[in-house]
Amino acid sequence: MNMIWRWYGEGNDSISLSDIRQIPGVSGICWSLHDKVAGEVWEMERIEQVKDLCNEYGFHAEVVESVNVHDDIKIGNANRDHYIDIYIDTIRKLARVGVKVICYNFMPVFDWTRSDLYKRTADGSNALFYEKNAISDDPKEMANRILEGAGTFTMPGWEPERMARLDELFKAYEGVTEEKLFENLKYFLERIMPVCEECDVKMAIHPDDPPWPIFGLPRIIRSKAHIEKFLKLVDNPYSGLTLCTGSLGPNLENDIPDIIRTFHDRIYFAHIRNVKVYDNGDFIETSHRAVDGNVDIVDVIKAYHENGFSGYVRPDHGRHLWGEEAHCRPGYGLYDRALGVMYMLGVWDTLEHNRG
Ligand code: DNO
Repeated sequence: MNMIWRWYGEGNDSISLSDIRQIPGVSGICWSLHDKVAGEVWEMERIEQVKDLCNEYGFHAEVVESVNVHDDIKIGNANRDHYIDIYIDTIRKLARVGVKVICYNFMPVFDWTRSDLYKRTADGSNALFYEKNAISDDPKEMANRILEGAGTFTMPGWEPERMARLDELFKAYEGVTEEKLFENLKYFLERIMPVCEECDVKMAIHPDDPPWPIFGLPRIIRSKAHIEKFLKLVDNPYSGLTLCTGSLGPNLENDIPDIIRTFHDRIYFAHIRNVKVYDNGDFIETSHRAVDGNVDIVDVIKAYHENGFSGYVRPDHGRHLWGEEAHCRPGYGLYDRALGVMYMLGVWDTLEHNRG
């Protein structure tokens, strides 16, 4: 297991690379050019700058999260080949600095969705919360709430430029059913796979968060059956998964350790975190500890361990602790994620030790 940390870049994160260096066991940085909107060209010089900076602090920079996919590709518009060409150009450039895995998602319009970015919990910390009834019929209200909560930070998948065009975007997605979205994903993957093979870069799709359709938009990576369908769609080892326990977790029918045991050889990147699901279907993000939520994180790590997982892992969202919500990004503070790293390594090291 290759432990990495998501860092949003100089000036766009409350945590510095020197802070991250003090967390035991973190060997690499998972990064992106967060000012780029989907479909924009990534300049080689900018890519090299981030890679050099990470290396300066002793980290590798082998994982990018995300290179976002332009809506025209997801919708299947005539213009999609233009944006696929730009995507291919980015894959080639990233390969030149040693990137091995690109995380992406195929969610229409919105990336992850929550109703509250700073829900106060009983112990005084606060966390990302999803209240079903608060997800109104009005996606604009949702977008405003997320952007306000984020303050001056960039929110991947919630770019103000795109949010300003929501009506247009929703119109463009009319007629894009679950089947159509799968077809468009297949088209995209078939075009990029030869380049991924040539450059030895693996594509790792991120599941939909939450794992159900929202605002009438289809979502296609949200259960074992959907993942199986996805992996068969383009059955190439360069097309695999970012297995996110916290995204699949809110649907209690998703048996995540079983999903890992079934698809481990196509998982290239593991996002690990826990969620607590209430009887009415609302959910809140908790500490990584197994007993704090509904995802059995110990069994998740066992499932990776017994299959000799050597891919990349990162702690996912954390609660905001000890007042850090005053200055950190929603879900990406320092303390709870660092505690998560130690919890995961604790379980992993114990399993290693017991193996003798
Ligand atoms: C949320 C993240 C997602 C993820 C994208 C991948 O914090 O896990 O935004 O980065 O869905 O493209």
